[in-house]
Amino acid sequence: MMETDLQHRDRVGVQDAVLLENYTDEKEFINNLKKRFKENLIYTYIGHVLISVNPYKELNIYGINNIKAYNGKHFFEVPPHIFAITDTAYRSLKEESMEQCILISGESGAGKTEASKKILQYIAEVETSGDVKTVKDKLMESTFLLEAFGNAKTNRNDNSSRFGKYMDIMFNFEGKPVGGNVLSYLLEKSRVISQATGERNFHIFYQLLSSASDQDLEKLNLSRNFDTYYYLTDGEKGKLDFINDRGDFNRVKNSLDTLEFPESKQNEIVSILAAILNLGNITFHTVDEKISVRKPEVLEVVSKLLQCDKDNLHEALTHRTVKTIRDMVKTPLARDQATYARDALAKAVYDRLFSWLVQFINKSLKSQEFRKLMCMGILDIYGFEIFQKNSFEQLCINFCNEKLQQLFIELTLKSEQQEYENEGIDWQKIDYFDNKMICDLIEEKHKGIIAFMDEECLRPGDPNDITLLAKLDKELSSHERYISHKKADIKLQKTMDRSEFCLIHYAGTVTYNIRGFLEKNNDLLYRDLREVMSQSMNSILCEVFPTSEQNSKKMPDTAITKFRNSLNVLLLSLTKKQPSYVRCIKPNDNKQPGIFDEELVRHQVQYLGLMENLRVRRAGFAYRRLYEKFLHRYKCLSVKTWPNYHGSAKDGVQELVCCLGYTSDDYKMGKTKIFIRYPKVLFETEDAFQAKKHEIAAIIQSKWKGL
Ligand code: AOV
Ligand code: MG
Repeated sequence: MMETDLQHRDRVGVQDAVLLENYTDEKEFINNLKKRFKENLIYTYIGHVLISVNPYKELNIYGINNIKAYNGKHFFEVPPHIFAITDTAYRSLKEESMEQCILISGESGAGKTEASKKILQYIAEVETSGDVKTVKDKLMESTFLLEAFGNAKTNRNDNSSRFGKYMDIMFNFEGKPVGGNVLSYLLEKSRVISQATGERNFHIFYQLLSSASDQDLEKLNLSRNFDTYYYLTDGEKGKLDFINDRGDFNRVKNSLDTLEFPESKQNEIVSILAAILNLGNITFHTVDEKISVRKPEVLEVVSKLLQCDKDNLHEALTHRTVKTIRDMVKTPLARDQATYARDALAKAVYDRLFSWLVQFINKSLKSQEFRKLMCMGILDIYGFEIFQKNSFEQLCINFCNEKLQQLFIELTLKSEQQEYENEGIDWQKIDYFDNKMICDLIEEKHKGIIAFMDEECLRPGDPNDITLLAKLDKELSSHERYISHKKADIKLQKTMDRSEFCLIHYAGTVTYNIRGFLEKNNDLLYRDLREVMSQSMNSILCEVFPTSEQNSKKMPDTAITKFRNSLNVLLLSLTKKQPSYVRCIKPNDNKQPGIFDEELVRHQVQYLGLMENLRVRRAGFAYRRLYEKFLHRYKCLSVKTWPNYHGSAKDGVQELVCCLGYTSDDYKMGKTKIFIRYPKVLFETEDAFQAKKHEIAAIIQSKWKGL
């Protein structure tokens, strides 16, 4: 038996949550997502905001035919899709010359990076003329390359982004992609030297070891066995079936070629990677009260791979030169200090190599056009993280997510208000949860966590993590969103370690362990090591460790301050663009297809503020359309407007809705758009339109038959 429209709607839910009968009911909202998820319909709208639920399986919805199906279609006339969001943004850029940004958010593993790749794919396919092909290939390959170097398996996600990425795609006046630019944010470089249980180092190391030829490995002094390397043996050991390290390295090589990295640079990159792996195997021992490396042959290999002088490297790993007012004083390091220096070198080299890759990619993506370009930005950052053990990196990542959430709140609500204002329509304001409080707790001048952290980094005496925690506890204990370990039993009904503090983030309560905070924030690399690197014959190292850095008198900003500053610059630039939102939801914690854990989803729905989003959307008007568009679609429903209306589109719409029997409460006429309050009204109109369409088709058909 044929399914009726109603039955269909009942089975697959509604494609825009605005159409739900009982829109304030969270249960109904989640149930709608669940119904759709079970039918492999992972996308749902709240107005123009796209909700995407990670299917954890390949869906056949991203092929070229799907791209064609969305190309140039009106947003609400096709089922929700990431392609629809992209197409709308692209049209607006092309036709209205409005710069765009697509902001993707959601917790770790929710599908942000995959979404960003689909956006890029759409852009790459929609304009297919020959001359832009290289640009498109380069855009796609740069994404892949940065993933190899900047992503890793974590306990939340097998391909977790460990850096924040903002990519601008540049279009010329014809709407063709002609270039791009990538900004990267705070790579989690501590992963180079250690990983939590069950996690891995960055993909690229495993890819290299799995797929370089025996000959190349020998040249690089590498062994295929992951266990040989101290830097790879902390977390998940060995090969993982679901990660194709071998195939991926070939793809990395291909990406380097496409992006026009010269062969010599490619070799230098690989040398640096091999050097890092070997560097981790350098250990120190004390001989005659002096420390030195335990196995000189490993040092030899490392210096060869880094193309620097072996003795200088040894000296720099075991000594530290401090500049006093008068001269330079060199002191030997203790064993743990030397180990620290070794790790700091590995992190710095990898981090700077990553930044260099981004710079090179940008040179390669630079547009050759002289005329004005329009850009579309895609933001894909690391998602909110709550681990068993959370450190400095999680604080940075979660702070970044707080800021993005704040932007979402401001822009969605602000833009909604603005639209009513622009169109001259009265509306009632809606209260919403504002996370400014927690942003302030972290970043407020002189009073926020960042300020205290920086202060402690600079304080003379013996600042350390515990003195920092004592300071935070003292200054922030009264803050609603800060919980010191001393108050954990009262506020959280649990005990906390003495080295911990808790923050109540918008997405959940996170317990941070203070150990390592100061060191990571200081981000110190001894001058001696920087100097050795700047003298390297490896052109990349030489470039990323400039000698000017040694002579600079200015104290460099701390890691978190640099991060905050670059984040604020980014947010400011985003507010100048027209935003589109993709809100990603993770349906279960086990990376399983078909499982929809309602509790887990509810939590995300709550902290993403989706119910408020929906309420705001509904409190005003569920639908709005430009008069021209509305009239064009529905004009067949009134004899006064069919087949053509000769007055203004606004008057035509007025005639039409009178004829359709809209009451004055059902709609409002703005300056350029009609606003319809209840979805039911639009539904009825749409149903009438469908019926009419069939009727007209039947008439035409019978006429043909009659001929
Ligand atoms: P994330 O970017 O949001 O996490 P990803 O985009 O890496 O998450 O998605 C995690 C995994 O989920 C992917 O590797 C895919 O296996 C699967 N997945 C996500 N979206 C889709 C989709 N549309 N279709 C099929 N599979 C999908 V993090 O980077 O950890 O915050 O820092
Ligand atoms: Mg990601």
